[in-house]
Amino acid sequence: MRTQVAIIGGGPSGLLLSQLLNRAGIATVVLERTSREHVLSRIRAGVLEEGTVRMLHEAGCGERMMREGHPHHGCYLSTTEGRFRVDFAQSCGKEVMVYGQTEVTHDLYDAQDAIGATILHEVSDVALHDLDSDHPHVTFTKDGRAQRLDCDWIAGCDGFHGVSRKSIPQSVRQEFERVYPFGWLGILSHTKPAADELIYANHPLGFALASMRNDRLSRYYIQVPLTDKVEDWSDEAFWTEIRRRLPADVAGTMETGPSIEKSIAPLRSFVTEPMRWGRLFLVGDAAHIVPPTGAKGLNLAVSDVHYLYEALVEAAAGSMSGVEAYSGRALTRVWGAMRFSWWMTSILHRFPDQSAFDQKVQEAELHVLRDMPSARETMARNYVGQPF
Ligand code: FAS
Ligand code: PHB
Repeated sequence: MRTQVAIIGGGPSGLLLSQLLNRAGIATVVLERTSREHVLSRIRAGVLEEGTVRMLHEAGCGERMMREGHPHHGCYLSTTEGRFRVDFAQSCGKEVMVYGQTEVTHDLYDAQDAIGATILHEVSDVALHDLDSDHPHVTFTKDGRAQRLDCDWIAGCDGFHGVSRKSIPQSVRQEFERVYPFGWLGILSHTKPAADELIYANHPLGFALASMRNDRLSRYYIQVPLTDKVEDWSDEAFWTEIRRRLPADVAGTMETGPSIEKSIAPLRSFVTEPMRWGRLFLVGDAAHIVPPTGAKGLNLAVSDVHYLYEALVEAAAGSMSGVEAYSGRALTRVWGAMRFSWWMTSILHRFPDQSAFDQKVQEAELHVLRDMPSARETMARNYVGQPF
């Protein structure tokens, strides 16, 4: 087999890159370890930055999002002293789109089917070869048979646990990591959302987030110790706890119901540099992980795709400037989002080793946000997404 761009991983990064490149006349093959059903079963991100909305339109996948998605012009932060709103529209004239990653992936698959893109599911033993040559190739197993895919470029869109990052020699890679001493227990339920916009709650019992997917599908999270297991939490226990942490007026009226998905996700900040080695590019979670507090994970994956898509179109026309600039361009935006996600996580969670001084500084940070329009503007500009 031969193609121009081999894409490892059929999550949002891989599917969006495949869609954009094929529309630009560049051939791709996507190699995905799991089944389409498994990819579509994942419940992950919920908030799309304006840049992500723009890229989905550019990929020809924006129609259902505009029909079923919900533009949000602000969000709430709450503490035991009450809640205040961060107004995106007033601060920076922008908005975010509340539309689940699951739906984005559905739309990408439909678009890929419509153009007859090549996506091979349930492949195994993926290995990358000759990355520092002009003729890289990929080997893998499909239906029990060993296969080889020759290509010009390889996009590693295979997430944090994929094979791509580890295919860059350890001596070349520099990794940066912060692991947080807590996780998020998330629940999805067919209930009316607790409020019209997202509520991020800083509470002595721990962080909580009230989010949504649509007006009959709510998404909630609470901070839990890393030792907790999802089976430790009945639906009843979850609802009782999140009601303790959300503002009283919201907690008193919110609708509860059976969970249709419940899981615990650990929180980490992680970056690997460089994001390119020879003919291999790292994209999305393969290169970086952010705590979901700032709603940046999926959106960072999309900005990586944007830079790589532009670079590969230029390369097809004979210019290598985009290829040479990819890692530096992507990492500049990655580190900006890394800082913001770390900052949001730091001001909203209770850290087990938090001193009384730390607690007072955290409260002061929230007061600055509450009382200073310029602080809220800075938060708004980062939340809606820095320009690509
Ligand atoms: P993905 O991990 O989505 O996709 C990688 C794909 O590669 C997968 O389909 C995998 O099966 C495949 N793969 C792996 N190894 C392979 C191999 N060797 N060969 C072939 N294929 C291989 N982000 C937010 O913005 N907000 C959130 O609330 C949020 N919540 C999250 C909750 C959880 C539990 C997790 C894990 C992540 C969450 N994220 C969130 C981040 C998430 O949305 C990612 O940023 C997003 O999925 C990144 O997309 P990809 O880079 O495509 O990686
Ligand atoms: C979600 O709805 O899943 C969500 C929203 C905002 C976040 C994290 C998760 O910061």
